[in-house]
Amino acid sequence: MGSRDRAGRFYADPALAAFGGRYYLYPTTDGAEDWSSTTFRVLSSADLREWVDEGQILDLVSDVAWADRFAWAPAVAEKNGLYYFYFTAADNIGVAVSMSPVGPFIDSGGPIIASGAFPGRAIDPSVFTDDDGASYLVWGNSVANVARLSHDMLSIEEPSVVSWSHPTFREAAHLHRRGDTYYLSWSENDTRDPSYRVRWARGASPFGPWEDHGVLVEQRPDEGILATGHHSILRLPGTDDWVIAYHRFAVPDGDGFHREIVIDPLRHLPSGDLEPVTPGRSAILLTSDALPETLD
Ligand code: FUB
Repeated sequence: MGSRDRAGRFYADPALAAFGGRYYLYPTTDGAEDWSSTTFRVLSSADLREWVDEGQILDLVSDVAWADRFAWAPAVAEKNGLYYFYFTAADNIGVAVSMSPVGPFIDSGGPIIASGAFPGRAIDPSVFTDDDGASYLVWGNSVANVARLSHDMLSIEEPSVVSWSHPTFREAAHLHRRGDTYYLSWSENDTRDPSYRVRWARGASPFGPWEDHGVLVEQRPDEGILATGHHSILRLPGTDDWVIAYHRFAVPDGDGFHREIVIDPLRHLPSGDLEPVTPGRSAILLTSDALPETLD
């Protein structure tokens, strides 16, 4: 394995999923000024603690014809045995398909959400699949958009788009459901600012209306934990146990371009409210022998 294909220590924007008895993390590859990575990797784990680098799954330069910069903030979904990888590329959102969660993923040929087509920036996709099997794409920066995905997962049903603004909404909108309650969570402030953090709201449908319930995860400067945001939420299969994956400035010496991923428990209270998360001290453990990356 050449140095250009090695995993690095810095990852952000974690999309956490469970497929076939294993956990998968689809992050932004971090560690470069202005988030200038052009490739995506996937990590896998049996226990959410120790993670193995499964390698590169998409390279904008060689695998995508319509954008070659700013590989950010992916999401993933499985439907009918196929895996759909949604990704940001130069302020557009694309989708690529694979028969395996670790790829290779084949780009669908054009953006599913083109830059400027809907309010806000076309970045930060996430996917929610409801109990009835209908899937939704959520995305945006400054405005959050929710749309139903088509049955083939490769386009949205445009008339279904609902746009949502809130004074605190910056980016990284994420939907989940427990019982009859839908939860929208998102990041506020700037990922380069220690105050970057996750908020949440309750609603009665994937489209809201949303009732803001305040902060879910935020910095703990006393512990050196800063800029806790851009998360995803996962119910562990077969349980009512939930976890939240998010990034923070790497400890020590991180910043908005050198971020690392943490996974913490997420508790739903008897009222249905979310209990504020106490940020864990440890980032995920990468056991790949390719670590750490060296610039040689
Ligand atoms: O990682 C690049 C960008 O930083 C993401 O798109 C934002 O959500 C922020 O985390």
